Amino acid sequence: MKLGFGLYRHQLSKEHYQFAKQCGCTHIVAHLVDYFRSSRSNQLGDQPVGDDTGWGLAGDPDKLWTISELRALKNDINAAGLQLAAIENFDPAHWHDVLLDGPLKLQQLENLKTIIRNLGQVGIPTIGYNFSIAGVAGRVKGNFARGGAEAVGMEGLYETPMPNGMVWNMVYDRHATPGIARIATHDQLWERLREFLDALVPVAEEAGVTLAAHPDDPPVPTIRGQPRLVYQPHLYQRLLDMRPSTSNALEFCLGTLAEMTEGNIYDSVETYSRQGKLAYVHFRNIRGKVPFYKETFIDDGDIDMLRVLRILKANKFDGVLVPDHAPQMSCAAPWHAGMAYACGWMKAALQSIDALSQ
Ligand SMILES: [Mn+2]
Repeated sequence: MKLGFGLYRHQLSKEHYQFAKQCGCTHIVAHLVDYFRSSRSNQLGDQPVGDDTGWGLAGDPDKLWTISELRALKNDINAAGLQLAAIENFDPAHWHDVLLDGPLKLQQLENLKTIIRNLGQVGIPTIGYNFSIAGVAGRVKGNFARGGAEAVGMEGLYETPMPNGMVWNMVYDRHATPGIARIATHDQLWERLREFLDALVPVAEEAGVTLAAHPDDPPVPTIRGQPRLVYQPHLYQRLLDMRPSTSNALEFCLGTLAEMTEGNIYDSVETYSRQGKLAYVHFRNIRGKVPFYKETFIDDGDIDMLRVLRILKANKFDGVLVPDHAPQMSCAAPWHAGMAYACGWMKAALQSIDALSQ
């Protein structure tokens, strides 16, 4: 197994690549969507949480990620002695009507095909995505983690209606007619996913790219009144079975899976790693279940992370683990300290697992 960092768009810099390398990482997962653009509440040094107005403004609908910018990103990461494992997330500006079943859907499916082909051209093996209408919304921040470290969690359901012009917790149309976005049903959402997979999986296969699905975070049946897709462990299987392919795989988020009310995390890890369906892993720990859970330090939550690593090893998972989110630590560099702590723990854990099996 390999260690990586997920870096937000504003962190895609030589300094952050060096920091990752210094922490023992070999890989980077890069976010190209700028979650923090024109945000009124997100802090640059932390994961985006946002408020009722979402995270921020989506990108430029007419600017798809080009081969040259993807190549430059990969070259910069390689120059720091690291590999680019994946791009994480599509920009709502490029696919809002795929999620919302809007009038631009067919054009936007073509957008996504172009992006996947561009990734393939450059040799970026994976694109993580989150097929979600309301997105990662409804979480709060507090001094929830050990020693009063600031972390993210959920303290009850979040059903404030989602306004027009918003999807995936970002604003894609600032000039949308005021009002509430049309509410979808769960069946409609699964049909939208089917269309997405049918259109993109063949293109991904040809391009040598893997589509990796993140579960819904937080995993509750609805957020802002909108249905969620993968909010119980067995629903991941439904997604895989909808379009079986080596290019249809999972961005396997341990924290989100452990937040779910059904199943248990070790069965989930066993079920999906045995099938070889883990493109990469968000290695994060939590305490509690939706709608009341908190993110924790890696060694301080409900999940026995060593047990998870043993299952992954037994099923020959050889991909990348990234810390996902970490609590903010009380010092001059709260994000860096949180990530370095998680990564150091992970590196030691991997070494101990390897030592035990020799
Ligand atoms: Mn995650």
